[in-house]
Amino acid sequence: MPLQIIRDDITTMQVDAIVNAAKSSLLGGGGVDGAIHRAAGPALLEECRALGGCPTGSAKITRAGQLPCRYVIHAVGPIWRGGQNGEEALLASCYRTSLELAVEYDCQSVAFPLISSGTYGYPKDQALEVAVQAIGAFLDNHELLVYLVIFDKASYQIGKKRFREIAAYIDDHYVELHGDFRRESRRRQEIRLNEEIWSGEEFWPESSENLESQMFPKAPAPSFSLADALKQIDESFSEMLLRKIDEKGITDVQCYKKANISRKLFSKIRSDKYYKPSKPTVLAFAVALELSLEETKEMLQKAGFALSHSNKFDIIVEYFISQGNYDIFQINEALFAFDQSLLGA
Ligand code: AR6
Repeated sequence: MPLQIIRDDITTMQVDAIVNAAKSSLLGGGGVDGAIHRAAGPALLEECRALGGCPTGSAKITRAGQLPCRYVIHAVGPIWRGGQNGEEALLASCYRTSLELAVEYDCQSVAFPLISSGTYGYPKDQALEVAVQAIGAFLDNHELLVYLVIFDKASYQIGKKRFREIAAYIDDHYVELHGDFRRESRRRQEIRLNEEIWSGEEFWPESSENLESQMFPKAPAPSFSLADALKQIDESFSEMLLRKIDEKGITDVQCYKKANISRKLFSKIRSDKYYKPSKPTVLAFAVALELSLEETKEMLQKAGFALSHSNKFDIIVEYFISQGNYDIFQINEALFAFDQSLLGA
């Protein structure tokens, strides 16, 4: 997954480069800056001294001392002054400049903290939004693995309004299905559907009619035969995916980028008609292709899955799809906020 949001301590990340939320003197400080300097040892400060500082919104690179990565990119985020002083553009520029440096130094993987969201006071939900958008825009044109490292749960918030809406949606749908009456009626519906499938005419040759009626109680007239069912599974998940890409008139690259899926995984799926994806991968493609809820269910079915109302992950994705919100990064932020695994590989 090209962009991953994880909860960790950035000083332990085994990536090519970690990004430091530095001050413009680049001479160390508190927060993540202090933690990085402590873990890297004095050699890092020596290198930083030679850089002669860095303007806000920009970044500079050094080696990493004793850290498990190869480089430290020192980015200087803006101090929050109410939001009307170019803070957003400066913060986005930090991410962009850092990523450009990473590419220039041949890095395949980079880890960022949530720049400016601590001492510099940038509201955390907005800092996260800027980070995700800026990294997402860069990944549209680059193949790179980027981690957004969130230190503690408290420092991570999606907008309160969005959080409340999703929580309410989960509540409604989760509770709804767990009411005894509804569960029972759904169970009956499922039994009925199974009976309809298995009573398909093509499945039972004329001569076996008597045997059939002895083995099974009389079923309603078939509306969905076994042959129909078999026709449906004829198209595999990967075939359906490629067909949908064509139908939507987008390119493969546009599709896997929007799904937050790596090129490597996409080529695997493309070249293997019977590729068995995970559920988050299928849903990531459904979101990228902006499928309706019905189409999403069909695509899941191709891979042997179904949307369930008994887990939060499914309900959250369903919430976004039913709202017509197909921004995978926003969906992943919400999933992360509710402690769920993320969409993508
Ligand atoms: N790993 C990942 N994230 C961390 C870690 C860690 N080990 N430690 C803290 N964070 P801040 P700023 C998170 O204050 O707001 C320094 O003194 C933290 O929870 O480190 O950009 C510099 O020298 C928060 O969400 O950076 C500057 O003077 C995020 O990192 C000034 O602070 C950023 O918090 C920069 O302020």
